[in-house]
Amino acid sequence: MIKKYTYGEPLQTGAVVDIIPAATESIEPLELKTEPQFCFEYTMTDDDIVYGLGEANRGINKRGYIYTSFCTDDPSHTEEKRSLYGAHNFIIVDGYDRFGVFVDFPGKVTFDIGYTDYKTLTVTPDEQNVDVYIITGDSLNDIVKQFRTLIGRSYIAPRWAFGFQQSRWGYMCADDIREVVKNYRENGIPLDAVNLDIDYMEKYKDFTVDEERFPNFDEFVQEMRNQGIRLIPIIDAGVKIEDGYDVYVEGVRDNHFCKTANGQDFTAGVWPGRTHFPDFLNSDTRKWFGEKYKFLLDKGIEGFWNDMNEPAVFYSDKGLREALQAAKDAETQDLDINSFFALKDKFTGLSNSMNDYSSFYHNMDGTVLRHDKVHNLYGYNMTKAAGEAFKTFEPNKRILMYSRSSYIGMHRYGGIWTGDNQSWWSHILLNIKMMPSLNMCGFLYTGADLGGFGSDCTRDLLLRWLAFGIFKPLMRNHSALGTRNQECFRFGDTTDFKNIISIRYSMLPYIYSEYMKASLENTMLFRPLSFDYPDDAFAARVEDQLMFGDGLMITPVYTQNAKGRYVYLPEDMLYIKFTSPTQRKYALMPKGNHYIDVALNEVPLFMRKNKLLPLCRPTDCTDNIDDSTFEVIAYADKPCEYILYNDDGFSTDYDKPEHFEPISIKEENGELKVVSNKTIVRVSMFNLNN
Ligand code: MIG
Repeated sequence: MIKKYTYGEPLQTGAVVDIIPAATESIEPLELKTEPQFCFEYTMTDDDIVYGLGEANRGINKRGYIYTSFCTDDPSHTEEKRSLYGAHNFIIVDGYDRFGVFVDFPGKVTFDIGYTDYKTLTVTPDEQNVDVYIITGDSLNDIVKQFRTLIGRSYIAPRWAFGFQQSRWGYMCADDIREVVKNYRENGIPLDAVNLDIDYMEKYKDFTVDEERFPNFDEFVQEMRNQGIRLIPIIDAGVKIEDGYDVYVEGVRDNHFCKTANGQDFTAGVWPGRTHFPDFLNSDTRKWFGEKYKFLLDKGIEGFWNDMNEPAVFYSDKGLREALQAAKDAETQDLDINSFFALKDKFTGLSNSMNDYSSFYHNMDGTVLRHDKVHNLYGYNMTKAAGEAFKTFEPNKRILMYSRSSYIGMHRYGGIWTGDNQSWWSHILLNIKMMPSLNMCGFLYTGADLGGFGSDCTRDLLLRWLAFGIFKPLMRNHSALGTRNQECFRFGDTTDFKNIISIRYSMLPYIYSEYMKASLENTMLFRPLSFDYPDDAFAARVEDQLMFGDGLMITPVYTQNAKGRYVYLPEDMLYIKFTSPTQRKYALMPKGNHYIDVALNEVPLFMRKNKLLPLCRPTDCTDNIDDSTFEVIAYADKPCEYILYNDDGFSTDYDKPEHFEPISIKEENGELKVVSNKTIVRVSMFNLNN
């Protein structure tokens, strides 16, 4: 059951699609407080667990820390950070009571989850104009499903976007990209897409292509397409100020940019130098900006990533002026500890400052709003602009879109990647823990930069990260300019990389099916163990294993030099260890704690009873997948069934019943047999009596 509580006059953010009347009683089991400030409180028992917050730091269980929903461009995701790029205000408290809380508020919200006082959960929106939803249900999965129904169906990516993507900031010209693709193809490492980072643009101007470095772009797109590669260009939020640049000229002329208090276009420095920010909260501006994507669609582009849309601000004119003045003044001073650091802070504090965020304004279809108060809606509406435009240009075709910044509601228009992580082992674990939280909040097409964005990657780190990454819908290797090259062919012998990524391609029909069902049925692709084993107290303690899709459990290795890891099995399971799509070892393992050996080139996977996994022949790109012929691994001692989702991978007729095709295990003459209208070339059947 969902109850909505309205305080003051909340701004309509568009996060929810079901408009329900507000309840009049008090907001149980939370308690509304007005002193010392407006907030909601709940007293937790020692064993209560708090799930959620989507793209947030720390554990699956969010207990014991404080998080601030305020979309932030911060490339150092160390443990103390309270904000990352997204603002996903949904939590579930599970223990003495079980309920979900969604705070629909466009500005800053603080979730103190037992940080100030271990027993107390305090949710504090910055203002008293807010809608709060309380969701109760039979189970954790049920609460999520109700919430996801409330916020509407998640964005659905084309099937090719489930192929492997290679990206790097620093591919300076078409030849750099040709070289990358050549290396992948020559080494037989599957690949479906290459991202174009800011270097493809002319002087970092959105919707331009640098003609010297990327000559005959249309032909280049086609040339790549012929090799089974799609290019995915980046689009940034800031529009460069430059005479004669059409996006700038039109934006000024038609009032599409955010304004200062005295009505001038707000100026901020980002990649291209000084820029203006389109006012994505305005529907005319969304329409105008959205139409610009057509420039690239017309060149054969089928996917994009939206960046810097928190929005990231390096400096504002005013901030820079003040800092430079402070530096001049300092010339004649004898700087001591306080004045020296104050001066330094003037510069380090220039980026993403609250002073700047509170100095420009939106015009949300007639309502003027100060940016800091609606900050979390910016990236969301940039992506909405694109999503709405794609629907008009390509009503029957899925266009790939993923954004850096987001708010719940944006999940209907695009996926997200989780921003600038690092080549750190701890970031594999952070990535594992984040996936179920993201799924709770509606973000299904999502993933982290594999190998890590910042810092230097090593061979073992990349292999381990890939062995987890092969399960993520968005599977992309991306790295920052200046870091060690980390494409899969940069670390000597490529066989292990080829094998691990080929495992992904052989599981692709399964992964795609599970993704589609999760989108269409408002369920989670990645779940904490406790969601599927609510009565198992130990399962709730496990933070480094995830239930995946229908009947699988994944247990990635995320520690350097580890030869394996401990795993917890909440019931008897079939252990499948892959070295390649066809080289596999099996073991039947009983419920409980175990240590498993996992070499650098192996992928561990566990299967529940009476489940099956269809595998296809691996290919070099998704275009070549043969989805008529499968091998089946089954762990069954009675009839059961797997529902394969099978469509053309790009049309939008998602719900057609013929897309759902069962592969069944039926009993015939006392024997279990696989029955399907697919060609099943081999069955590896295991059951407890074996
Ligand atoms: O931080 O376009 O998160 O993926 O490579 C610099 C350059 C701006 C931030 C993105 C990152 C991208 C980079 N961008």
